[in-house]
Amino acid sequence: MSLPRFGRVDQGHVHPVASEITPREVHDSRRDWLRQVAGAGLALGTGLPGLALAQAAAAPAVVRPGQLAALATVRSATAGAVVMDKPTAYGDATSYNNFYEFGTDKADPARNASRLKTRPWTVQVEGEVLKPATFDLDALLKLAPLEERIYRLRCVEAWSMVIPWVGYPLADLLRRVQPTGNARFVQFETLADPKQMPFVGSRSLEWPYVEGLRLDEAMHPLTLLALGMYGEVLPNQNGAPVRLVVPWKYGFKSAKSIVRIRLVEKQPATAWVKAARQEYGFYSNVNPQVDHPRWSQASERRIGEDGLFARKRPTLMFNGYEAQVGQLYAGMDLQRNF
Ligand SMILES: Nc1nc2c(c(=O)[nH]1)N[C@H]1C(S)=C(S)[C@@H](COP(=O)(O)O)O[C@H]1N2
Ligand SMILES: [Mo]
Repeated sequence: MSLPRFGRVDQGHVHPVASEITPREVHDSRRDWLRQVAGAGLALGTGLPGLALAQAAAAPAVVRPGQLAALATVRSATAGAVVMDKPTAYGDATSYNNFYEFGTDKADPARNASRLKTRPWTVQVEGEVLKPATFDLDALLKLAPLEERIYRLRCVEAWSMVIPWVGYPLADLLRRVQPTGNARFVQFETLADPKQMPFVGSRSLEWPYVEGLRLDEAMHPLTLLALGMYGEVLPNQNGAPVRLVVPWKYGFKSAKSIVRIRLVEKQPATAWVKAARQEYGFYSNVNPQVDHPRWSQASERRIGEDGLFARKRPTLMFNGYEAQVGQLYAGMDLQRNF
């Protein structure tokens, strides 16, 4: 695995340029998608956050891969969360995966997920909404300006990565369908097609893979609906064509390859709570003070980092997003509501 180079320093933050972290072959083969994205109205960073945001919706612009990075700073700063950690190498982020529909070994998804057909694809949004709708992939790509967001990803298994996602806040989609006053939670459902996903039907989990958030968590500006990463279309093993990213929660909350989003009144069932409710809770906020029954959550192993520090990197409260999301849990007992 070759390490990416990081040449650019912008506004005091080191961040990657998409063309520097992605192997050139990958870039070239996926340029079509970028072009499409540009046509769909990818926002452009101008260096003036407010202005860039205001212009984003009104003036779609053609974008070069490198410009995605400038954009990332603009929008991440807006959301109040700028990650200065070095992004994980593309090769690591796409070969060390959890996607149990394709097998339980970390190498299985990259091996097996090429069978997944990601076009045509639809996401059905239903339940407690005034305007239920089915969005196809093109509609999703055009629904809101795409942004790059560099987030930490902390798996409950105590390893972590830093991934530059491409997407927009889930709130943009939810506002379209107009949640009713009864909507208090959102459930996400992954495709479960044994013809494309060889381990759907295995007894590792109940299928389809379902996840859920409280409505205020789902509406939080950090909660991302991701269609790409590293400036490219999502690789199948990372949850193509569309997935959730909730950076302050353990990775399993971020459901991949989503086909259905349902707004509901009651706290929904979730795959890992169904599988082992003593070990995994509905909230699953990253918390170094609440250990998993079988291992400590106080530290983590950053994939791609060597040496002692790599294994003992301290885990941050809410994965480092406490300033942004802590208020969502004011007064809540986080030991009980793990
Ligand atoms: N449908 C589905 N989504 C899933 C999973 C899964 O097995 N199935 N694994 C989760 C877990 S445990 C993690 S850590 C992240 C990993 O995302 P990545 O492979 O893109 O890093 O995906 C999450 N989303
Ligand atoms: Mo995970």
